[in-house]
Amino acid sequence: MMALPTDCALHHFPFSHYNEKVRWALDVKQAPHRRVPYRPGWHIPLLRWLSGQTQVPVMEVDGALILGSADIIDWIERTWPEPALYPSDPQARELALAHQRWADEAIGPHLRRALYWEILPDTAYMAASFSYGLGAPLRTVYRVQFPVFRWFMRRYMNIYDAPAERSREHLARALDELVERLDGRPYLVEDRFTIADLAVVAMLGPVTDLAGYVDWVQPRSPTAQTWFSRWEGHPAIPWLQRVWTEHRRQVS
Ligand SMILES: N[C@@H](CCC(=O)N[C@@H](CS)C(=O)NCC(=O)O)C(=O)O
Repeated sequence: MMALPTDCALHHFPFSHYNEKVRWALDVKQAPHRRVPYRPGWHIPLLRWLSGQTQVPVMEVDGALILGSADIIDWIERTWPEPALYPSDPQARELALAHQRWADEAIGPHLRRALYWEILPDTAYMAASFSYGLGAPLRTVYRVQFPVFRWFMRRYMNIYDAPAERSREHLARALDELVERLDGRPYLVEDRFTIADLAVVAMLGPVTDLAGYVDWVQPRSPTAQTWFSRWEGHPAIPWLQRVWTEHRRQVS
């Protein structure tokens, strides 16, 4: 085991699948850490100052920074080896990490674009979700500023009709491919829960209503209901729900 850190801070967006991947890994390991939440839009100057770039998750370990969810999880796995998220067999480990790369690269950005295209128009719901946990005055400031943030998000992530339609198609193919990758087995690698399942469920999870994922703001927007109804009935959904219930709910 590597030396345990004295201070470990996860800089994160509460409302984000890449960040949920890291939170889940930390919770599996019961790793002592603090969480520093950021609000989309307000995060830009703060994260630039902290890390010279604007993406989260960022892990700060005794003053040193680790950027990107896969590298952070790699560090978590080396620091707290048990319970193991990586298979010990080298080939199985490579396969598990390849599933994670697939989730990060072929699913993450498409899900984000397609989901935001659907839910960004509801200003009240989006502003309430992104500013969740702040006091009333800051939430009001956030809501007033939100139309500007939305305009910026659309440009930054290319959240327009045609790209969103293509991203929905990518997502539908990814769900089909997940069913093929599972081929009727309960887990993606080695018939036990590994980083492969954690990454795929965290990254694909927002297609379905996973209890406790991003459901703090109630009542939920009709736009979110429309989003969920797009994927309802897909044969991958019961697997996402089962892995979430059995492996995430227990450690959160
Ligand atoms: N490859 C990165 C992607 C992280 C990412 O895309 N983070 C988004 C949130 S989902 C972000 O921080 N966006 C804000 C920005 O880019 O300014 C990882 O795996 O951590």
